[in-house]
Amino acid sequence: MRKGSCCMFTSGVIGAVLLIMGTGFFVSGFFKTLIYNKLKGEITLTEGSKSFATWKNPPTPVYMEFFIFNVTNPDEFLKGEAKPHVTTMGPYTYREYRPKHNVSFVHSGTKVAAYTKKIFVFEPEKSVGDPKIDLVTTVNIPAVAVMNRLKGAGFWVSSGISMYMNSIGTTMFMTHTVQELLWGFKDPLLTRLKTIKPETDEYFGLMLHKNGSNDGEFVYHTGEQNYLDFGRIYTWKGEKMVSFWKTNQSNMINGTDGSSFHPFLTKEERLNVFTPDLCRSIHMRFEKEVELKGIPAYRFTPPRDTLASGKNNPENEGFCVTPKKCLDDGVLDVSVCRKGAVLVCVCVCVCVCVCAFRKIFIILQFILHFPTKPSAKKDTSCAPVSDKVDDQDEKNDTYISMTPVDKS
Ligand SMILES: *[C@@H]1O[C@H](CO)[C@@H](O)[C@H](O)[C@H]1NC(C)=O
Ligand SMILES: *[C@@H]1O[C@H](CO)[C@@H](O)[C@H](O)[C@H]1NC(C)=O
Ligand SMILES: *[C@@H]1O[C@H](CO)[C@@H](O)[C@H](O)[C@H]1NC(C)=O
Ligand SMILES: *[C@@H]1O[C@H](CO)[C@@H](O)[C@H](O)[C@H]1NC(C)=O
Ligand SMILES: *[C@@H]1O[C@H](CO)[C@@H](O)[C@H](O)[C@H]1NC(C)=O
Ligand SMILES: CC(=O)N[C@H]1CO[C@H](CO)[C@@H](O)[C@@H]1O
Repeated sequence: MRKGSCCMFTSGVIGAVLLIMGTGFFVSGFFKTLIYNKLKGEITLTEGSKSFATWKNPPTPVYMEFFIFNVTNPDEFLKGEAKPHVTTMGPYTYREYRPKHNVSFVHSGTKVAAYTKKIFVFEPEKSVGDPKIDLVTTVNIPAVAVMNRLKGAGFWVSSGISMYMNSIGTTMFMTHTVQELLWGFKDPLLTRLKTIKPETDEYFGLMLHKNGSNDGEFVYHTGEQNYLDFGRIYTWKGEKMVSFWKTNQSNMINGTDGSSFHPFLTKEERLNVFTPDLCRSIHMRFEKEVELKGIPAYRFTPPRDTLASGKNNPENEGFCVTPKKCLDDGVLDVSVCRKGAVLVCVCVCVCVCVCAFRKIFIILQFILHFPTKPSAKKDTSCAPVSDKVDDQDEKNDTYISMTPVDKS
């Protein structure tokens, strides 16, 4: 009998606790709904909304950091005495401004079309060294590109250009300031080529013509119909998919352009971002909670598999442009979508390594067509023979931090 009443009492207490907890849930749920509804109205891309102004002219700084591989023993290497030895220079940090231009509402206000202008301004305090002064020795990309092209050219053209290259002392390596390498310099070989092929650009630079340029027209969902669609890309250059890669899955334009995400993000979500720099969509997953200037935020990072080679992740098979030559993890052959940009990109496979931090950040590196000896131990293209490979690997990743609205 006493046992029974004891049980009754316990279950009564549990019942009360459940009831209180239930009310608690109900109350907080109620307020959440209120806040949600209020914010959902606020967070759409409509003229006059608060988020529209921020979207149009994002105030949060975006930095692009360049690490450059400097070949320190070009002479020994050319003589065949040593493996190329590289040191990492940088970061050379540029703040990227991305104001939106020519904003117009389309599809009866449910979508918004815009161009994003990119402006890069050097940030000395966040950089190591001065790009105008620092000299870097790298593979002579224009020369390698031209030589690659000559494979298919006639004998007379080939020998003519080879002789010219010898006469102006073109070698496998070139030395330029970081500024020139990034933003462009006039290359004598390309100037010469221009006399034969007038459409050739005499200038070469990894970021040539990028300052002040845009990536073409984007059409975004305003999020008016569904807040989950806020900022999601509808079309890029008039297309719903890209056509650079081999499978429909790889060609999909997923998610936003990375400058904004829908409100009420959860930790379980897969954040998709399309970047024209990489010509593809990538995704990110929740990594950890962080605090940004006292405000709690979620940090999202791309998991290893998003940039894994098609050899290791079947989802990425479409990115192996030539089936026999699937590149390594973290390396993407963007020459497929950069044909118009630089003559060189057509021939040299310019690799983009997504290796860094704060932003989808690119190191363009040229080791791929490097005549490395097969004995080179760790020849994944993101890790050349360097004195400083692993330490920047884990610590400084691409990440995006976001403030979860429902945490406060
Ligand atoms: C890069 O390497 C070259 C030698 O190839 C050297 O002269 C130059 O000082 C190096 N640059 C830096 C910034 O270390
Ligand atoms: C933006 O609009 C202006 C005038 O309306 C036009 O001259 C300019 O070409 C447009 N910009 C782009 C990138 O289309
Ligand atoms: C890019 O252009 C802006 C002006 O349009 C200029 O202030 C800035 O210095 C340029 N950046 C580089 C790296 O040349
Ligand atoms: C890819 O998508 C297009 C239309 O979007 C479709 O016609 C085609 O069959 C698809 N290809 C594959 C392999 O699914
Ligand atoms: C785009 O999203 C779909 C499903 O949401 C996924 O299957 C596909 O792999 C994604 N594509 C890319 C390139 O991320
Ligand atoms: C190479 C580089 O940028 N390293 C940075 C990694 O991030 C830490 C802070 O988390 C910086 O102190 C390093 O300078």
